[in-house]
Amino acid sequence: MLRCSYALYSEETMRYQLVLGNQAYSSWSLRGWLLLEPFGIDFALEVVPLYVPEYQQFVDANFPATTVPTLLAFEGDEKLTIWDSLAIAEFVHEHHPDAGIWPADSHARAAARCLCAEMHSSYAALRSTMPVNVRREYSSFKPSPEAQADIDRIESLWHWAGTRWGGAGPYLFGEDFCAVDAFYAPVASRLRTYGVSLGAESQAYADALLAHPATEAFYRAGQRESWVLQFNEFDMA
Ligand SMILES: N[C@@H](CCC(=O)N[C@@H](CS)C(=O)NCC(=O)O)C(=O)O
Repeated sequence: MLRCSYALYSEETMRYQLVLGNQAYSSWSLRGWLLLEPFGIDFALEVVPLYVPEYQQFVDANFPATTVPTLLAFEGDEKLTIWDSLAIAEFVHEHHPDAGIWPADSHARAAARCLCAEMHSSYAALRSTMPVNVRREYSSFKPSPEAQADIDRIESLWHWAGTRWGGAGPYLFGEDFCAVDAFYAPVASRLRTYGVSLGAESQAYADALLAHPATEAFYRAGQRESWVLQFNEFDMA
């Protein structure tokens, strides 16, 4: 019987290039960064500003990618383009099964995948009305009822997973940062930017996500950027 083995893929010959958008604004890019950087996986970083001609050059050179994050994986003469953050999580996990991208326990892993899938496909109101902006902190923002419903659902999921698998934390599945934390870190960033008050447990988790050294490094890079996207900047206190 022919069995597929992870050993078929040699980590030593694989090289990665991670392409991100503006670190000041791109929530999905923060996710991509947090799927590699905290796990000690080597990669070259390329930041391409969104919505300018350089971005189109990136798209033209990397079909079928149209969005960031995009992970380019090079092995020998082959280049694989992975243009979706869920697929990036799975690909990196397959090639680095001991890195801890997903929780080790099978039930915890299934729950973590559900949480990531829900983050991936939901929360339209939160995303559209509270865009990421690592350079701003507003004090007078009030979420719409729809965005508040998204926040309530997220807090209830954090409580459920944290109670069942989180132990003493600080992350959702315990002391180790995993893919689910990478997926929810941009939510923590939005909540901080818009001054949303959370329950104590959720706040502690959001704070831990923002205090992770890889998140802090992403923030610092975003704060240094000079590109400005006006539609992500609100004129309020
Ligand atoms: N399915 C993608 C979605 C990523 C996404 O929408 N990224 C935004 C940046 S935050 C983007 O690339 N937008 C560029 C565009 O739509 O042209 C993922 O999971 O990574």
